[in-house]
Amino acid sequence: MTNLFLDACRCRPTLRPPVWLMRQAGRYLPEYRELRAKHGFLDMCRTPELVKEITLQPILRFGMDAAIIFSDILLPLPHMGLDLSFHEGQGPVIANPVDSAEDIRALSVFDMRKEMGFLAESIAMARQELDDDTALIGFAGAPFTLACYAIQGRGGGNFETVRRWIYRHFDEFEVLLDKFAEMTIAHLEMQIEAGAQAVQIFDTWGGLLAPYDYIHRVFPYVQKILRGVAHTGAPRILFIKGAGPFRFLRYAEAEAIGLDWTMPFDETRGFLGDHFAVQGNLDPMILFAEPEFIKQRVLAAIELNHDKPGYIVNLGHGVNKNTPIEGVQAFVDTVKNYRCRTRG
Ligand code: 1CP
Repeated sequence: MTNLFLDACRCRPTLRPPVWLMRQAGRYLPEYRELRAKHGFLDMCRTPELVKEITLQPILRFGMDAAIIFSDILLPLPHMGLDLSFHEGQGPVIANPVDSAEDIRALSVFDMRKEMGFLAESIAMARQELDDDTALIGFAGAPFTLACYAIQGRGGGNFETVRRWIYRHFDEFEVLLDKFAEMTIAHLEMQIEAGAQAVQIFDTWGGLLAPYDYIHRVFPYVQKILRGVAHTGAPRILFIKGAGPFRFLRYAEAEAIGLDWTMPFDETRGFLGDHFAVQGNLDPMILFAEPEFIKQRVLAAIELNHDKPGYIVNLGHGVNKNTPIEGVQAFVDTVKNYRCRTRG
């Protein structure tokens, strides 16, 4: 079986680069909003039939080369004892954020397959409906990004509360990261076993930290997860938003690195070396432009990478919820109509 996305993850030459978009399933889609009007977000995430349907929505409409399972990075937290809810217009809220060493010790180590079996079931159902040309991606939050919500209890404010807390509690911080890393290995292993063919780790807030702190205190736990799932053989994509200054990414035990729009391809590939695939890096806001403008930007990104295998066209962060459908259509169509001149 050949699959453009999986081939690109492994730096194998492809006739055109594959395309998918972070947050491609979600609020910018009218068919998602229609379902969302009838169900709570967490209820949807925990109902395999709905997860399957939402995962397939962008594929049926646009035909991306990979689907990402509809879920959320915060979904395991309630099983550890954190009281998670989602409020309209406010995002996630954790009613009992962690503060003390005791709070962190009290976080449960739970049986992933027993308690989050709904996710495995959803993945198996989605995989069954997708054809072989469309890969299915599983995902998880990186320990630091999970810790941001666990400590601050909500998003926002550049997580100043979190940064203030960690510099006063470095030892506890590492215990927390390690607990999240252990949990995440089980989370990803379960997804791969159920049918996810690649996994992405989202460290959305990693770039808020000084490179020194990230490499010494945080990166070892990211690496622990990457190593922990190596035995599965599924390609591992690491996305750390704001990682432009993180030269140590070249040591990541991953197949692909996700770039945000502040990370240029040439410079990033320069310090990463040739053995990584790269994914990204277009500003999600370009999708608000005219289709012709989007097309030119996508073609420019492809041209910048066309002589090197291992390029996955994507945005530098998730699709914004107000994005016009036509923007996503132009983005995906441009890639699907492209043919590498040198690989005909
Ligand atoms: O009200 C709604 O309908 C919920 C909106 C929503 C959706 C569609 C949330 C709440 N999560 C999701 C799905 C989701 N989240 C996916 C799967 C679908 C896909 O990508 O197509 C994924 C991969 C995520 C990952 C996620 N959740 C991240 C990391 C990536 C990123 O975009 O930064 C983070 C930080 C979250 C937390 C979260 N969940 C939901 C929101 C609004 C947020 C962000 C809150 C914040 O900005 O602090």
